[in-house]
Amino acid sequence: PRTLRLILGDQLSTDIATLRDADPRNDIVLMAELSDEATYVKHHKKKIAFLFSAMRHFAADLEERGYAVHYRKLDEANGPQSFTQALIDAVNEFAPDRIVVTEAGEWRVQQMIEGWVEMFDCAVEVRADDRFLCTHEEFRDWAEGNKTLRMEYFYRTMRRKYAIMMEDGEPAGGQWNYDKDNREPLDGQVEIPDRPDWTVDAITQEVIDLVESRFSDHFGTLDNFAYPVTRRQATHYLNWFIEEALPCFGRYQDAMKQGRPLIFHSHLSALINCGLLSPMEAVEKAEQAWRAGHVPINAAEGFIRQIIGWREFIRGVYWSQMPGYGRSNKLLAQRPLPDFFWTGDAKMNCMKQSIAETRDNAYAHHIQRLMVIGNFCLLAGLDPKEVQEWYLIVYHDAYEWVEMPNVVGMILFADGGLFASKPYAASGSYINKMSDYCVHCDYAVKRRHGPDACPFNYLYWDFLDRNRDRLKDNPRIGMMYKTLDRFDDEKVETIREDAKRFLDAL
Ligand code: FAD
Ligand code: DLZ
Ligand code: SF4
Repeated sequence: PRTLRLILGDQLSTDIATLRDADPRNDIVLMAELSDEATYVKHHKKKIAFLFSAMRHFAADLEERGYAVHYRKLDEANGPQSFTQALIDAVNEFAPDRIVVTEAGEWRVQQMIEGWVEMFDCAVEVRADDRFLCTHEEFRDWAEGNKTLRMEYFYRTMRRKYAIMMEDGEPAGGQWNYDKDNREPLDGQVEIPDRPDWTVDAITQEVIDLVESRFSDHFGTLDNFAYPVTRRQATHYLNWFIEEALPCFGRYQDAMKQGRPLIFHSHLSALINCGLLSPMEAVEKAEQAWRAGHVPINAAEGFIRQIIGWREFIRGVYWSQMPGYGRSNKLLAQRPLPDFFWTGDAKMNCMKQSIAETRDNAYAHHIQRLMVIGNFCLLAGLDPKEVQEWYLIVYHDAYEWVEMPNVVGMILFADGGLFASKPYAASGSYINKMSDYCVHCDYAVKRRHGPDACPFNYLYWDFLDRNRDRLKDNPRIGMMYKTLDRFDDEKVETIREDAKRFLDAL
């Protein structure tokens, strides 16, 4: 009997469930570069190049291990456009007795997979994706047992479940969370390490040329492609991070600096999300580095929390809320996305820098995504659908399961606070404290009103004013309403006028 084993673009792990009982002499592994997948939203050029290159290298790796890989390239004649077509072609060619696939990361693709069970005469077996550390059932049980969904409590159950940084049943060091040590701006003294360099090999170059010719109208640049595309490079990158950047990761996790997109961030999300690295190996290495005395506890704990806490929690939220979650719009926001999200041509320097880096690198770090661009989207009342699509397009690590809750729940509060206790709204002073953007900006961060004032300053109050009915009962922002209520009518009127002038001009 022959089995056809389909590997999706974000399943590039040799221990993926799909391959577990494979018979390399008999079975066929199917992988496909698909125009439907590359264009259902017009992904950033670098994101497509990264994924196609990683897929081609992974296929070569499987072949070296003895598997027969049927790999469909995007530019071959009569190539399939969709997963379904790729499967139909392969079933016609190889007449398998069974199709095996691991569940998809995205709802949209999982719907297709469920359709295949009826569509094909042979058996279709869909396996759970056990690269994630929390199953759908576990998350559902946890969520049902908790009145509110809070990442912090979920995280503790994960720490216990996997005995990560635990000592005698207690969190190492006596606390679960060391974030109070993690909010420092860069002080100018600290040296940011340079990243390892990669030479672009022939496979990557071929893919870059393909993307340039086929997807020239997509957002982003392909210049200076410098990201791991193989398992070996990814492992090297992870080890480099643990050695060189993790020691300062916690302390400067929220800091931003013009011209330094990575600072001490791991830059591992795309490698973990596509499967070249497993979340657990990153976590284990971070814990070992802390146990060996190489990194402080706040760095190791902070990094581990992002992965076993936030990453798993976000995935749980996605699958427990789909379908429908993407349509949430509790704040009734409907302003279209301004053009400068695509051109980077913004007068607000923090936005200009964060968007330019996104265009060049298909990457921006968490605080840029959350507190600069995200904050703008929230305060300007941008349409959640348009914001979701932008985030899904522009980041090399973006898949709907992780992008959507971060956008809908975390930055836009469009789900009304399903898991965020309050909207992450901030005025210019936060950005000024955490970055050097404001000193290079045409707006004055200290000014509150008028055309030269930092727009975040009046947009912040205008946002609260506009959403009073929807937010006033939230205990965590009640304080801010008390402040707003002390403003005299003239001041409130000025805020409204400033905001209107700015928003109308977008
Ligand atoms: P580090 O700062 O080094 O963090 C370590 C790891 O923790 C990351 O690699 C990632 O795997 C995980 N992580 C941290 N925060 C989160 C989070 N909030 N959700 C899920 N995982 C997290 N992350 C994505 O992987 N894909 C996305 O599409 C994505 N969209 C986002 C959209 C918005 C609006 C926001 C606010 C955040 C988004 N994130 C997304 C989360 C986070 O910003 C990125 O994971 C992170 O910036 C990736 O860079 P890094 O690997 O250097 O992360
Ligand atoms: C994101 C993406 C892109 C751009 N291209 C492909 C592709 O050609 N072939 C493929 O198998 N997967 C691709 N992906 C990932 C999928 O769109 C999808 O996000 C994941 O399979 C998760 O369900
Ligand atoms: Fe951004 Fe305002 Fe600072 Fe300019 S002044 S960089 S708009 S926070």
